[in-house]
Amino acid sequence: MTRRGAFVVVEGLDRSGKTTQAEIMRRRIQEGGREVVCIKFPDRSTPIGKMIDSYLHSQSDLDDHVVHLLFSANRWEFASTILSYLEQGKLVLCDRYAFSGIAFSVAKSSQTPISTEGHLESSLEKLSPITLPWARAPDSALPSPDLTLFLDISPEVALTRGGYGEERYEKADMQKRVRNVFEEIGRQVSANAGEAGDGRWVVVDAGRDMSAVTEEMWGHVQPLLDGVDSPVGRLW
Ligand code: T5A
Ligand code: NA
Repeated sequence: MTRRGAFVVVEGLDRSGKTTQAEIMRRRIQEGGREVVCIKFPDRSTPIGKMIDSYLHSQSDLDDHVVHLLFSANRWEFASTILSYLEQGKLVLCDRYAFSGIAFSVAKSSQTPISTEGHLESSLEKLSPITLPWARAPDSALPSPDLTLFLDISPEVALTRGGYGEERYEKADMQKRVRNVFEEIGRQVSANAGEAGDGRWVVVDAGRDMSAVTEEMWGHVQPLLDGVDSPVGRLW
């Protein structure tokens, strides 16, 4: 029986180098003669993706719950595509996934509300903060990665990298909260990983130079190049 492809997710704070590293990884896998497909969330090309893009550029305002559900819906738009690539034996390399969805929404919700003297927005926020269990729910049953590489970087180092600060969430205090939620998610994922190490969450120090980060990531991806025997799992 032919093996299915592996599902590898690259996660991390803004400007941790996810897209750069995913592209280096894609080239390396291809040069080795293996089939690889890169996908990225949010995928801004669909109608839902365009709504997300407009929100991220602060061109539209949406309730936090709505935004969360849009990011999740955007992943569901590609769920069957991911499964079919994996069935074709291709390695799927995914730049951000459900973990970003949870981390950013929960971090945003834990922000100290600005005093607006009882304005409707602030009382709504108090009534319905986005909790971790609430945030996890819409992504439940999506294809589950065989490996998640979390590119860890301090918000201070991220700040020194190109392009930081252009989008809605690219503020140091927000990034600190995001990093804390990611840590909690990492603990939960690790607790549920299989005995053979499937579904692992690996923290990679992304504050180093590019080639050091690439080599460490490669060490984790290499064992998955020949595919995976077990069926694709589902998120929580
Ligand atoms: N979001 C996302 C949610 O709120 N919910 C969700 O469900 C999802 C999926 C956009 C926002 O959406 C949020 C999270 C985000 O705030 P995005 O489209 O992935 O998400 O964001 P991008 O702006 O495309 O990418 P990032 O900001 O996350 O950057 P990357 O991909 O981590 O970093 P990269 O590779 O573009 O590199 C940034 C810069 O650093 C340099 C690169 O050359 C580049 O200039 N660099 C390094 N410099 C020094 N040393 C290294 N090791 C370096 N690696 C890269
Ligand atoms: Na990116």
